[in-house]
Amino acid sequence: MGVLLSLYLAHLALSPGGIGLNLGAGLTGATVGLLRLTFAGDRLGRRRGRGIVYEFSQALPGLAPLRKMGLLFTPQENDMEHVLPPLPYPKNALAPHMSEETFEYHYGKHHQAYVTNLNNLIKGTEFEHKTLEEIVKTAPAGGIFNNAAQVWNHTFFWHSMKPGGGGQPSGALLAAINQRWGSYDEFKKAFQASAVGNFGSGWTWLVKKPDGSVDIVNTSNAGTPLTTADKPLLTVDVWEHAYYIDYRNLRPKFVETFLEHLVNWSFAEANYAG
Ligand code: MN3
Repeated sequence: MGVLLSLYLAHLALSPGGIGLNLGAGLTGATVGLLRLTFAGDRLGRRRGRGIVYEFSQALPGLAPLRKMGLLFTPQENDMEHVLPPLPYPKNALAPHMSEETFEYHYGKHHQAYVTNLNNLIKGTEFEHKTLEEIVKTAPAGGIFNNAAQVWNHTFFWHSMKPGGGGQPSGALLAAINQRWGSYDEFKKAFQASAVGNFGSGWTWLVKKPDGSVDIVNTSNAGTPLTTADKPLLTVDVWEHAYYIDYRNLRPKFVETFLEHLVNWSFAEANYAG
């Protein structure tokens, strides 16, 4: 391998809550020094409200007192605490099709509970330092997988909708849909039928197959295409908690509204192209 010393800008993230900046030096893949500045409010997977933090990894025992004071911490201690990602729009932005009350429960309570459960379940396990995607892809069936996958699926679902959504996709994705179903209207019928027929709790997905074609896939419970060769393009949550406040038991009306008024085709197009 030899010695490869690299300086890199690992992470520069802007979010509504703040800014995070990580700088590090790597030695054959292992980080030997890390300078991190975290400004209060950075919500992208990091703890909040720490002010400015200087962080060095491992091997600097002289800095232990600072670490104890909370002024210094290692990525292993804190970086993998999962947090509820911010919504891509305000909680009332999809009303009347999806109410603020639905977001208060579905996002504020259900989605948050999966995050909290996940953090509790991974403590002291091999999954403690893994990213969310790594956990979803490697955890066996059970609580850790269920909660990690539900965190991921819900974030993907919020992005699968937008204010003023609906309409049709365009470009390469529309061509792939036409190739598979003949027309966008036929795709809508197939997606609606699949989502309505997805028995019990689960998710209905538009996915890109390894050969570039598209298909509709149903998963049950926390199931996600992330564990398969398919690439998710968009999803609709068909657990009852997704529609019971606004639509009661009427899943068909909810799915129809999702396609007519909420679906974010630009998100799906970007996923298809990526
Ligand atoms: Mn849900």
